[in-house]
Amino acid sequence: MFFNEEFETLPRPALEALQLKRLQSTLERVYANVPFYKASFDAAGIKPSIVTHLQDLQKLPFTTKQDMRNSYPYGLFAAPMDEIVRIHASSGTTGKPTVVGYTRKDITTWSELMARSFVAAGAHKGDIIHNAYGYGLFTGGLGAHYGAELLGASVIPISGGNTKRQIMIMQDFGSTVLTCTPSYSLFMAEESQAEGVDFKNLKLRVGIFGAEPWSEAMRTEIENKLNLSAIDIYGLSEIMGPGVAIECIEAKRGLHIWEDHFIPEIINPLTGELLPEGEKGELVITTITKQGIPLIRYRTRDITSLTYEPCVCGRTHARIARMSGRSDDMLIIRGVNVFPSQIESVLVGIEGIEPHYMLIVDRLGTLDTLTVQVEISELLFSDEIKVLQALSRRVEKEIKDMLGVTCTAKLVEPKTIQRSEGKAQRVIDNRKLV
Ligand code: DLL
Repeated sequence: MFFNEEFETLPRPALEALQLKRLQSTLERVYANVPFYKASFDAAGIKPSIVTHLQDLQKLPFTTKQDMRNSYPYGLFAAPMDEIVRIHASSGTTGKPTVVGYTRKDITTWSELMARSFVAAGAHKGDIIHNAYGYGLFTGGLGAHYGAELLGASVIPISGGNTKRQIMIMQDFGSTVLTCTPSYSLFMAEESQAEGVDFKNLKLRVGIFGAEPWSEAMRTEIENKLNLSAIDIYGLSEIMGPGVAIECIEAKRGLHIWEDHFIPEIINPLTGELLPEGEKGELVITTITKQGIPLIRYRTRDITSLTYEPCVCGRTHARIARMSGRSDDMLIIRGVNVFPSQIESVLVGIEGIEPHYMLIVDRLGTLDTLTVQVEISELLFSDEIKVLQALSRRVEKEIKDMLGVTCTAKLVEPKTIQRSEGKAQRVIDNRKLV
């Protein structure tokens, strides 16, 4: 089953011809409208017209999250603000988020790609889609919502949280498709036991899970506990949001990336060199239809590989493997993207503590926990317990306020956190995904 059969099954020569045409017009657009791209192409001595084959893409410079940060908030937009109808944002490497803008056409495209993704996952018109991705600046909630509506399904915009109510609604409303992070789905399973609800008695058939790394072992666990078919969906706000790539229910082997809108490449994250098909490296994506904020060779930092082998489902679009990590230090804790540097910038602003810290991430049952160990300064060390407790609460509150993630602060004695002579190790991630 397809949502847009013609485009999802375009023979590769036609698909590649379309990509080239769309790439060329995107390059013209960014060169004319985005000072950053004009400057970066000029610095590399490149004019958009040098791209006459898809392979020429390699000649263009990369775009990074840092470039987006430097242009905060709207500097990379290629459309005037009066054409931007939606703004989303996600965590950046410091306190400021990465901001993206969508024109009306971008929203139409995104909705179509999400609708295609739903169909690839085995959903259809008539389904009741229980959308527990967060609604807000995060792209998950609204991205899935618009796709579900375009598909013609009935979408329940439940967003995240209040798990007991979620379970009651899934049961009473007869939800057939669940969309949320994989870890939240397992938490729901746990809570349902406490509530005396058995997922075997629910109508759920398909779960569409993403926004954070998970594993084949987790898929098996989710499928057993929730009694549904679990599908991996990938996306990132910089490129669009959810629906950049998705597994098809027929094969569940690799995620089809919608190549009539995105051109994927895999590079060696250290050298930037292009890697051959099948080799693992960093995924780089060029958007070829976006108007609001087109990105050329955007370094996602996600590690995967790419295959062009034909798929049993009939889609001709390449597949990326399940994400196997990141080439930077971003953590995803309960669906929130967190960079150690963001925590550091909160800590340095608090008097009485030193910028020596360690982040310990665990998975307690099905939920992630974050402990921030931080040294207190010599001056405070001998102080009263009350003062120290107040300081811990302050660290927890400021991290929650800035990053939106709940943590436990543990103050430790001065000079007890290991100093490093090279790259500081600031994260201990005890979550076992495989
Ligand atoms: O997480 C968009 C999304 C929403 C995707 C709902 C899927 C479902 P960001 O908050 O910008 O956007 O985070 C993007 O999350 O670069 C990956 O590191 C990670 N990520 C997203 N999907 C997957 C996945 C949304 N299926 C970042 N597997 C990306 C592993 C994923 N990591």
